[in-house]
Amino acid sequence: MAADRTFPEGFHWGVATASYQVEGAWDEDGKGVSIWDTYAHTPGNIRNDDTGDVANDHYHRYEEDVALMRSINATAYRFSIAWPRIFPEGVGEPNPKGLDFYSRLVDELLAAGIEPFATLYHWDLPQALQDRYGGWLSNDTAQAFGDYAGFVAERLGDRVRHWFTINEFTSFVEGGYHIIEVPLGGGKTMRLGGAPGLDLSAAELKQVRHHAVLGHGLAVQAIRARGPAGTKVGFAENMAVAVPVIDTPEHVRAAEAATRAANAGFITVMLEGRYTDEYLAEAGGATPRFTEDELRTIASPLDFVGINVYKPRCYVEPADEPPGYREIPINASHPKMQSSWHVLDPAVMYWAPRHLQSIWGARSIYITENGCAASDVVAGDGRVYDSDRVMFLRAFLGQLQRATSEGVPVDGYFLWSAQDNFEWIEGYGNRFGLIYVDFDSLERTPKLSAEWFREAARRNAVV
Ligand code: PNW
Repeated sequence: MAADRTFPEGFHWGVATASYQVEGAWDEDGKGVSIWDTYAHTPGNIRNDDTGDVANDHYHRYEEDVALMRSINATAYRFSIAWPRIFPEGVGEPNPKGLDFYSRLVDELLAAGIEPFATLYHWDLPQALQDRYGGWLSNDTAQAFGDYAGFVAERLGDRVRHWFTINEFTSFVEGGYHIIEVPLGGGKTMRLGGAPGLDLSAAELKQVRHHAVLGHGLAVQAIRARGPAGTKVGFAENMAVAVPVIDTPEHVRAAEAATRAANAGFITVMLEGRYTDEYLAEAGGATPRFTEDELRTIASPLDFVGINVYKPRCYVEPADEPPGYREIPINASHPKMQSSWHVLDPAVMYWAPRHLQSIWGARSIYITENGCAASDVVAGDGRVYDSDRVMFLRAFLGQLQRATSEGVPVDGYFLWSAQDNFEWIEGYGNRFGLIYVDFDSLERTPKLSAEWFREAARRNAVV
């Protein structure tokens, strides 16, 4: 008999996008300017000086896009709300036309039988808050985020039951306020930046991290206070995952310790309510200013935990000396997907949720992003043969199914991305979609991987 390859009943098969990456309509219907508008409009920041001004024009084509999701049997859609559409100045007077766009999108999704999962912050901060407060360097931005989150939950909460506060703390904090050094294998690293394009000191960076998790906690409280009963909320973080070299209890313990340390500034404090001593001692002991009360807010109880899973942070083995583990360098020949940072190991999709359960006792987990870029082209026969993405999905979902079959509580999976879109620093060159987009005509073409997804979602199984 063939091994069971199915997921638990009710498992969500989702696709994901983010406002700046697909919407376009950057200055329509009263929308305010975001820090990504400013950053992409500054020559030299994005490959080919691409911008999200038009992107996929999803703002005007959302009906077609929802129909495409339905055609591939997606049962959930994770989209983000552009804060400056709702509050053009970040605070103050709301913009009814901005809210109306998301209201229409949500109605369209529900009519198609697709559950909306909304992210409140996927990095497009209102420029006004950057100018006035220095963005997340200030407590005021965290407070403003809480207010905005509560307002949106109040207005859309009758139809949106699941909320993610903030997407990838690590990426927008480390990339936007300093620089991220991503390990590539063979001792090489690559530097990733982003809006607002600052380079703060280590001490200031700790303060920015603190305000980001505080903003999350304030948003959780505001959503609970102002959303209808039963509203569910969590975060969506790019979890740093240490993969054990060997599956033995000693190696697994080492990997858990390394994972807890690597996430200290974000997941660890949000789920534990305190900064680890090691984290506070880092960077010469530069300590963020914080109160006990803020820590309680940061660790507000969640309904689920969302993680974006692309690649392992590192491999570890146990060590006798503190901290009890040793990082193994990634080999120079280690295989990668198309993005230069994308070290390939499907096992990370097993270990990431398993660590969440074993380290922090997570009871409901969503994979809020997973996917890869590929060099997709429309072939002479009109199809897009992304064989590498099919391989990637089968391998990663196989590892996820291994986790759920062992009882790891994963309730859904969101593929990044529903469509090719604006890929931050890389612009339109890096295609992550299940659906190919011609960025001149804006025509959409489902790829081979979309056919794979359609059948996997239909059978609720790895196919
Ligand atoms: C995520 N890394 O970013 C973001 O949430 C998406 O908006 C983005 O388009 C997608 O993944 C693909 O890049 C990441 O270096 C940025 O490992 C960096 C990394 C992973 C994800």
